[in-house]
Amino acid sequence: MSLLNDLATQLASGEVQVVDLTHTLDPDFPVIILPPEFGQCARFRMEEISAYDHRGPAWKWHNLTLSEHTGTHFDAPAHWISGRDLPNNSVDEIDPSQFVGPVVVIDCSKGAAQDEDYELTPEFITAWEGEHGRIPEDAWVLMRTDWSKKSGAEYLNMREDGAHSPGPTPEGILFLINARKIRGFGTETVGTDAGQGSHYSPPYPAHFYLHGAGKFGLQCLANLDQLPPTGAILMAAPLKIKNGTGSPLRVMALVPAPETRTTR
Ligand code: 23J
Ligand code: MN
Repeated sequence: MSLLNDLATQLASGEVQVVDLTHTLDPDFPVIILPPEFGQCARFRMEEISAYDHRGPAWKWHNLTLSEHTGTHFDAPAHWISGRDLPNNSVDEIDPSQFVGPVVVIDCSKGAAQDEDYELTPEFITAWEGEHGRIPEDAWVLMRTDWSKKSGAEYLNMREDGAHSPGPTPEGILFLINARKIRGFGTETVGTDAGQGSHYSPPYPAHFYLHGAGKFGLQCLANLDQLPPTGAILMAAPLKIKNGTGSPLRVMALVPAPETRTTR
């Protein structure tokens, strides 16, 4: 197994680096707000059980309250009605081999800076491939928008007509699923869909088509500007919640140190 020995050596030397793509779980981090007729996601909460005091003289610990879809989190096929009857569709049933794999990053940050409703299209994806090569099968595809640099009200960007944030068009997500056979799709925003994604038919097309095809989602990612367009390995293992539809998690990428990167 010289491959893993080499990896260990390169991790130790810094030739391979670990990039954290996770936001801190914090009660102030925004959660998705759905139209008022629907049930709502709870924010993260932390309650002190003891802090080296009369409640526990030598120990400190907390009870947590959180939604499956709080903070940086994973979406399983069971999250959506289109994936309801698929086998192994909940986080506890997904084969762990799915939690480590190749990742490509499509940089949409210029478009998203100019248009808060910026959409990723098949045309933009094939233009990206012209520069970086074809998206490999069974890869994670991450949509970089630099949205993770926003905070407070700007992050959800709610207005009278709902949220305004970038995402894929239905054609864009269908292209990734059917023509590129991706493993999953991840974003820096609060959903894999655009803020205005409820207006499509079907509503929330990224959720509908990804999960109907047994694919996964990642949301509220950070630090995508620290990843190369190709050549990194993503590690994203959700909590093993029985029948869970998703889970907060630590998402990390193994990347070659910037000075060792070669362009295609
Ligand atoms: C429920 C309904 C709509 C959406 C979502 C959840 C999410 O974005 C989510 O966290 O999966 S769009
Ligand atoms: Mn989710």
